[in-house]
Amino acid sequence: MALLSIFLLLATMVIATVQVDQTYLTYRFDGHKYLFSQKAEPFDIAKMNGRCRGSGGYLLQIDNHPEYSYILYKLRRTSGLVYTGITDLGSEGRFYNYNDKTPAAYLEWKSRQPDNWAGKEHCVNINEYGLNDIDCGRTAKYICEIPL
Ligand SMILES: [Ca+2]
Ligand SMILES: [Ca+2]
Repeated sequence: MALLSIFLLLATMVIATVQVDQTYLTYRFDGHKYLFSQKAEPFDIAKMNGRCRGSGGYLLQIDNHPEYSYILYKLRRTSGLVYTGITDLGSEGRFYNYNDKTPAAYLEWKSRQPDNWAGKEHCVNINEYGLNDIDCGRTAKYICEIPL
């Protein structure tokens, strides 16, 4: 009976691990691993950054043009809205990385953005047209970045 319990526990752990792996598509580039979430869900920047921290990283920070280009290239395989870890929460118009509060290093905005539409766009999404400020609570995917 004890053996069966241990077996069930292990089986549950294996299944849980597989499910976690299926949550993300994983890529490696320039000393970082990127986890692209595959299921849209209500975004909460603190919660999603916490998940990224649990994987040893943080919500996506974009440091330069090569990194930006790489993310865009990989986004071709991801549909829908995708959040970064860039925000201007509490500092309107001054965009910073949510995880460590450092200033956003590389901002390639989509044309006519950021516009802080209706005065409530304080998170940043990324697609093939560039970055856009958007409200923080949309149902969307996100990207974690993990230093290797
Ligand atoms: Ca804003
Ligand atoms: Ca906007």
